[in-house]
Amino acid sequence: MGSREVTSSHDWQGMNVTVAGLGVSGVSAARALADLGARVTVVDGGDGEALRSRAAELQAQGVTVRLGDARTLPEGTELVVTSPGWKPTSPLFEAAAEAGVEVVGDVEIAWRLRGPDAAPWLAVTGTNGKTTTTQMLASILAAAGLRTTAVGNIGTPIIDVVRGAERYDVLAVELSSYQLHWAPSVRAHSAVVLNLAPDHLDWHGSMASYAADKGRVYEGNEVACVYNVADRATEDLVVGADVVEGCRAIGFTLGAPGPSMFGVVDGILVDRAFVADRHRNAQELAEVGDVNPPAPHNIANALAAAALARAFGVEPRAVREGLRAFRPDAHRIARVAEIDGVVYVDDSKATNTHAAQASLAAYDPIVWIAGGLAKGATFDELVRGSAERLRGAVLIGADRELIRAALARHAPEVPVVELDRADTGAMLAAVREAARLAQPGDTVLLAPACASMDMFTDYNQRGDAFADAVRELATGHGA
Ligand code: UMA
Repeated sequence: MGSREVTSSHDWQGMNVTVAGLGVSGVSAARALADLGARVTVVDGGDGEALRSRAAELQAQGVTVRLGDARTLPEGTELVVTSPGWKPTSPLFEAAAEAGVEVVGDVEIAWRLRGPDAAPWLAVTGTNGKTTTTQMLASILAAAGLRTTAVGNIGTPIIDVVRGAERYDVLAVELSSYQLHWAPSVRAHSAVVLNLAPDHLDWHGSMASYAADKGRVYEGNEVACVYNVADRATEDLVVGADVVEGCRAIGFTLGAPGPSMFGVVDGILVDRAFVADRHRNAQELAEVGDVNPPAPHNIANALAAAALARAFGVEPRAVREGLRAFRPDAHRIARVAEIDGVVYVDDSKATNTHAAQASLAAYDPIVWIAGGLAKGATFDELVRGSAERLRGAVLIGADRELIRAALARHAPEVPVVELDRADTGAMLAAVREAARLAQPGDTVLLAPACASMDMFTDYNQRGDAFADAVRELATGHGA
């Protein structure tokens, strides 16, 4: 066995490639590489009904699929293409390292498969706000008349877009820290790290390596490295990056911007970076009211999206139009219903403490539904900061004990209900318990501060389960 350098489509013919993971990115990578003539084997540790039917489809295309064993490297492997969720410490990669075989992610493959006239990438990463910012960016680029689409961690595998028939002028690319870890050659036109807070520490091993992987997004940027003025760590990553000569560091701030920054003055989003005389001039882009919803964290997202679009040469008018046209996704601080004077809010997208803190800060008093997979996080700071606003808490999921312990330390008077179940009725039980604790004027807030995969497929399914449970509760109350 041994590694083989692959840089153009031609080199794939007959190459033995192992794809790790039969999820969204694995299927996309396997299809594309088989299409290019590679001999592809997909391995996945799971072995359920859904995986088997997915496997059958790939097998029909000549791909070998091995389910139920994610540890051993198939004989003859020359390259491993991993799905983002696989930890770097996975035994499969240890086996690859021993055999001298390179391991890269699907985003890296997409980058290597780009043709000479390929669309540049505007890349978005950060702990929170990635998806919204990427969507806002795509909306602004489209308003400027550019052919574009939002891809990457957002859900559309980037290989599909790079290899598809459709031609694009520019791509709005959401990249997770996992994807960046496995994508060493990616060079974006411009990129942003929106913010940095502890997340996915079980995967990365430490905050330092998590930050380093996020920082990779700035490597080789051509025009702008966009950072968050309020989050020093993001600026430090820009300073540490090796960029193309002439590439600029552009800040965004909710306050008045200095030169080379985007910011807010008297309710107006302004650009003091891509203007003729940035020491004296500022360009009006949009009003705070054009941002949907105009919550502070979302205005920060809009400024970051605007900075990337302006770095690409988009005119100010398109920033305003794009922001106005943007509609946020479901499961992000979405009001589901009001029952007996209690408002039910779905922020299932709050998969870490940083995101949960933002939504807990927005309501008072709160009955908080939380828990799931903690991913190595601690909850003391979150609970300490929200303790005064908590009417009660209902805890679900595998790591609920960690949150219960933090509540016992920092909010011992707050009533806590723990649900030790993961069946399909668990969310309804949680909502019923929350309704019992709530009083008129309260908000029942699903802001789990944890990932969902212990009980649900993803945060969408968790949010849907919450909304269904609230609707069922409403029926029972004649609402
Ligand atoms: N698997 C193993 N062994 C492992 C890990 C996984 O066998 O050790 C198998 C699983 O059984 C499963 C497959 O690998 O069949 C799943 O691979 P995956 O978890 O990498 O998921 P994909 O379906 O390929 O989706 C990935 C991203 N998922 C993750 O990063 C966890 C999706 O982001 C992304 O939309 C998609 O690629 C397309 O690019 C989701 C996400 O949760 C939304 N991202 C995290 C986040 O935003 O916080 C990073």
